[in-house]
Amino acid sequence: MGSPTLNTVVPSLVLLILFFVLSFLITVSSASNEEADALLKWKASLQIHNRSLLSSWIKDTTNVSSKTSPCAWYGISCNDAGRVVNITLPAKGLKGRLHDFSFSSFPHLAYLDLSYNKLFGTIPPQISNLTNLIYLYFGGDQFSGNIPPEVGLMSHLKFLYIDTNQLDGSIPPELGQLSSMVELSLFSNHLNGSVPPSLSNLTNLQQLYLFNNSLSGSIPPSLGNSMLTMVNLDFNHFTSYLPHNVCRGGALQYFTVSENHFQGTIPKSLRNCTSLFRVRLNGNNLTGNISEALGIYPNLTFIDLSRNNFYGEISSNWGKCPKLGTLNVSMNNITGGIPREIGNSSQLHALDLSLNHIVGEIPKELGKLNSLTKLILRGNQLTGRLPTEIGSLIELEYLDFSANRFNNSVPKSLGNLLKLHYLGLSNNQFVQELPKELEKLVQLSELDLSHNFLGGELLSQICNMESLEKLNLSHNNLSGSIPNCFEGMHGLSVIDISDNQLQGPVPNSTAFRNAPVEALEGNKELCGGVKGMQPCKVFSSHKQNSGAKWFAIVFPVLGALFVSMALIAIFILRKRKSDSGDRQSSSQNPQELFSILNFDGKLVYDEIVRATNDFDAEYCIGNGGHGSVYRAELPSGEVVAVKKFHSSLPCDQIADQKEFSTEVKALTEIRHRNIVKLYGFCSHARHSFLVYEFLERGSLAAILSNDAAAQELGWSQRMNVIKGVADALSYLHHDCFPPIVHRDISSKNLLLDLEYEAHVADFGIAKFQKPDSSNWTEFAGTYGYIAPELAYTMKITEKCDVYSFGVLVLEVIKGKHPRDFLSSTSSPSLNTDIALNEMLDPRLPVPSCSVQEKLISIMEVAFSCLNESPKSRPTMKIVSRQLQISAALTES
Ligand SMILES: *[C@@H]1O[C@H](CO)[C@@H](O)[C@H](O)[C@H]1NC(C)=O
Ligand SMILES: *[C@@H]1O[C@H](CO)[C@@H](O)[C@H](O)[C@H]1NC(C)=O
Ligand SMILES: *[C@@H]1O[C@H](CO)[C@@H](O)[C@H](O)[C@H]1NC(C)=O
Ligand SMILES: *[C@@H]1O[C@H](CO)[C@@H](O)[C@H](O)[C@H]1NC(C)=O
Ligand SMILES: *[C@@H]1O[C@H](CO)[C@@H](O)[C@H](O)[C@H]1NC(C)=O
Ligand SMILES: *[C@@H]1O[C@H](CO)[C@@H](O)[C@H](O)[C@H]1NC(C)=O
Ligand SMILES: *[C@@H]1O[C@H](CO)[C@@H](O)[C@H](O)[C@H]1NC(C)=O
Ligand SMILES: *[C@@H]1O[C@H](CO)[C@@H](O)[C@H](O)[C@H]1NC(C)=O
Ligand SMILES: CC(=O)N[C@H]1CO[C@H](CO)[C@@H](O)[C@@H]1O
Repeated sequence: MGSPTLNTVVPSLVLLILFFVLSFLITVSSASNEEADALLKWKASLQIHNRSLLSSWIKDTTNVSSKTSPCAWYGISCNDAGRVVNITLPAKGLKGRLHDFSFSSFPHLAYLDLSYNKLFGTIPPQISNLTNLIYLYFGGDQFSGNIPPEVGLMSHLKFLYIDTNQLDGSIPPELGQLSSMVELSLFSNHLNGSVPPSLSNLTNLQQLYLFNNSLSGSIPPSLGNSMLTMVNLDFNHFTSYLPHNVCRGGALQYFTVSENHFQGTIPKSLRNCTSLFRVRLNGNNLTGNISEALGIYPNLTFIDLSRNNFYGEISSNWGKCPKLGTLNVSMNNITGGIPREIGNSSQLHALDLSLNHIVGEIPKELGKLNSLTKLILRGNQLTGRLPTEIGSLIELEYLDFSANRFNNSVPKSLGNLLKLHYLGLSNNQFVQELPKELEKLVQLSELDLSHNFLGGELLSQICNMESLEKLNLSHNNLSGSIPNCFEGMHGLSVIDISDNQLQGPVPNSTAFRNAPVEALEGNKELCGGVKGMQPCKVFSSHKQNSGAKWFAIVFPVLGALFVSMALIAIFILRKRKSDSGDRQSSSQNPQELFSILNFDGKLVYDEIVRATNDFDAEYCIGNGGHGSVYRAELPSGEVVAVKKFHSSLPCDQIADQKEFSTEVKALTEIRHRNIVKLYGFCSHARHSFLVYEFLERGSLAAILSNDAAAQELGWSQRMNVIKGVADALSYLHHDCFPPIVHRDISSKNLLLDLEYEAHVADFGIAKFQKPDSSNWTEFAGTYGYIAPELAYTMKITEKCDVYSFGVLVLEVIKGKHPRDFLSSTSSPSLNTDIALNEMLDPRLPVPSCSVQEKLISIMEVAFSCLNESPKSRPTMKIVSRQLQISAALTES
C-alpha cells in the first residue's frame, strides 16, 4: 500500500521534469531579458560617438514572446546557460556614467572591460554586486572620486585596473581582502595617503602599479611574497624605508620606486635577487655602500641609482652583468676609480657616472664597450690623458668628459666618433691644438671646449662640422683670426669665443650677430660689422691664417711687393663681383637664362634637359598643381629631383625678381638634416625649374596611399617623421634669418629617404608669387591643411605652418588625412572627443603600451597646434621641444 504503481509514477515524473525544465528555461530567459533591459537602459544613458557601434543592442520585437537575449550583441558574450559573462568594450568612445548600470543584473559577469572610453563620475559602490567578476578594466577613463571600499567584497577579482583616471582619496584597506588578486593597477590618479598595511595580505599578487599618484608615508614593510614580479611606485611622495621582503620569492623582475623620498638602504633581499630585469631607485634619499648593497644579476638590463646618497666604489661586479644596457649612478657620493672590469659589460649602451668623486684615469678597457651610445663622466676628479681607445666607441652619440682634470691633448681618435651629437670637454686641462680630425664629426650639434688651455689657431676645418648649432670655445688660448667659413654655418645659432687671443674680423653670421657682447669679449683685437665691434682696417681684414704669420716675418723685405699684390687681388675680387652682378641684372630679362646654382648655370640647364629627355613623362615622378617633378641623373652620376613649373615662366608672376634671386640663393645655403637641399633655380624661355636633392622613397602622401608602403612605415618611423618635420620647421621659423614661413606643409611636400628620415621640401618659395597670379591658392597652401584664419585674412604667419603641422601629425598617425575628424570637431582634444584607436592607422599592428603613451602625447601636441586661434598655437620651437621631452619621458 501507499507505494504508487509504475503506471502512475512515470507520467508524474515526466511532468515533474518537464516542469523543472520549463521553469528553468523561463528563469533563464527572464534573467537574460533582465540583462538585456539593463544593458539597453545603460545604452540609453550614453553618448556614443560611433552610431553603428551598438546598433545590435536593440529589443527584439519580431519574437512573439518578446524575450530578448543580449548574447549576440556587440561586445557581449554569454555562458552556455545564456547568462552574460563578458562585456568587452574598450576604446569605443563611450561617454557617460555608470549610475544607470544595474550591476546586480549581472551576477555571472566575469570580465568587464570599459577601459579607454570617456566614462566619468564616481565608481558606484554597487559595483560589488558583480560578485563573480574576475577582470575589471577601467583604465584610461575619466572616473573621479574615491575608490569605493566595497570593491573589497568582490572576492573573485584577480585583475583590477583603474589606472589613468582622476580618482582621489586613499587606497581603501579593504582591497587587502582580495586574496585572489594577481594584478593591481592604480597608477596615474590623484590618490593620497599611505599604502594600507593590509595589502601585504595579497599573497597572490604578482604586479603592483601605484606610480604617478600623490601617495606618501610608508609602504607595508612586509609587502612582497613568493609571486611578486613587478612593483612600480615611481613619482609619489613616499618617505619610508623600502619594503625589505620585496624579492622574498626570488621572482621580482621590475622594481621601480624612482622620484620619491625613500630613505635608508637598499633592502638585503635585492642583493641576491637574480631575477631582476629593470631597477629604478633614482631620485630618492637612499644611502649605503653601493658596492656591498648589490650583487650580480644575469638578466639585469637597466639600473638607475642616480640622485641618492650612495657611497663606496663602483663594483667590478657590474662587469659580470652580461645583459646590462644602462648603468646610471650619477649624483651620489661615489669614490674610488673606474674598475677596468666594466669593459666586460659588452651590452652597455649608456653609462653615467657623473657628479661623484671618482678619481684616477679612464681605464683603456672602456674602449671595449662598443655598444655605448652615451658616456657621461662629467663632474668627477678623473685625471690623465684620454685613452686613444675612446675612439673605438663608434656608436657614441653623447660624450661628456667635462669638469674633470684631464690633461694632455685631445686625442685625434675622437674624430672616429662619427655619430656624436654632443661632445663636452669643458673645464679640464687640455692643451695644444684641437686635432683637425674633429672635422669629421658632421653630426655634432653641440661642442663645448671652454675652460681649457687649448692653443694654436682655429682651423677652417671646424666649419666642416655642418650640423653644429652650439659652439663654446671660451676661456682657452686660441690665437690668430676666426676663419671666414663660419659665414656658411647657417645652423650655428650660439657661439662663445670669449677670453682667447683671437683677432681680426668677426664673421658676419647669425651666431656672431646674435652673440651677446660677453661671448666675444676678452680677445685681442676683434673687429667687423657685428654690433659693438670696431670696423676692420684694411690689413686686419686679411684672413689667411698661415699667411698672416708669414707676412709678419718677411714684411721688411717683401712688404711693398705684398701691398701691391693685395691691391691687385682686391681689384680682381671687385671685378668678379660686378661681373656676377651683371649676370644677375641680365636675369631681369625673362628671355635670358638665369640661374642660381652652385654649378655653372648654362651647363646644368643643358644637362638637365638632356637627362630628362626634354622632360619626357618617363622621368616624371610626381605631379602637383603648379609643377611636375622629374628624376634627373646628371653626367656626374649625381641624381637630382627637378621641379618644372607648368607655366613656362613663373618669372612674370614673381613680384620682385631681384629679391627672389637673393632669397633663393639664401635658401640654397640652408643645411638641415630634415630639409630637402635646394640646389638652385633655373629659368629659361622654355622651362623654369627648381633643382632639389633627390629622395629615394618619395612623398609621404604617396607612401600613405599605398597599403604595402604604409605598413613598412611603422610606429617608430612615423614618430621619427613627425619629430623631423617639427625640427625642420623650428629651424626655418626660429633659426633662419629672416625667418622662413613654409606656407604649404602637407604630406605631398614631405619626402622620405631610404632610412625613412623626413625631409621638408618646397619651402620658402611660395611667398614670391604675386597674390593675383592664377595659382596663388595652390601656392598659399594645400586644401585641407590651411589654417582657418586664412579664410578671412591673407595675413600669413608662421602659425599657419603650425596649424598645417597639426593636420600632418594626425595624418601620419591615422594613415590618411584627418578630414572627417577635423570637420566633426572644432577644437579637438584627446579627452573630450575621440578614442585612441579611432585615430590609429588600422593597417599597422596595435602599438605597445609605451608607444601608445608616446602617440597620445604627440597627439596632444598636435591638437594644441590645431587651435582655432593662431595666438594659442604653440611655436614650432616649443613643439619641437615638447616632442623631445615626451620621447625622453617614456623612453626609460
Ligand atoms: C563603428 O563601430 C563598428 C562596430 O560596430 C566598427 O566596425 C566601425 O569600424 C566603427 N567605426 C569607426 C569610425 O570607428
Ligand atoms: C572576454 O572577451 C574578450 C574579447 O572577446 C576576450 O579577449 C577575453 O578573453 C574574454 N574573457 C573571458 C574571461 O572570457
Ligand atoms: C591579514 O589577514 C589576516 C586574516 O584575515 C588578518 O587577521 C590580518 O589582520 C590581515 N593583516 C592586515 C595587515 O590587514
Ligand atoms: C638570498 O640569500 C639568502 C641567504 O643568503 C637566502 O636565504 C635567500 O633564499 C636568497 N634569496 C634568493 C631570492 O635567492
Ligand atoms: C633570466 O631570463 C631567462 C629568460 O627570460 C629566464 O629563463 C631565466 O630564468 C632568468 N634568470 C633568472 C635568474 O631569473
Ligand atoms: C634624507 O634623509 C636624511 C636622514 O637620513 C634626512 O635628514 C633628510 O632630510 C632627507 N632628505 C630628504 C630630501 O628627504
Ligand atoms: C661622502 O662619503 C664620505 C665617506 O666615503 C663621507 O665622509 C661624506 O660625508 C659623504 N658626503 C656626503 C655629502 O654624503
Ligand atoms: C651682415 O649680413 C647681413 C645679412 O646678410 C647684412 O644685412 C649686413 O649688411 C651684413 N653686414 C656686413 C657688415 O656685411
Ligand atoms: C541586489 C544586491 O546585491 N544589492 C547590493 C548591491 O551593492 C550594494 C552596495 O554594496 C548593496 O548594499 C546591495 O545590497
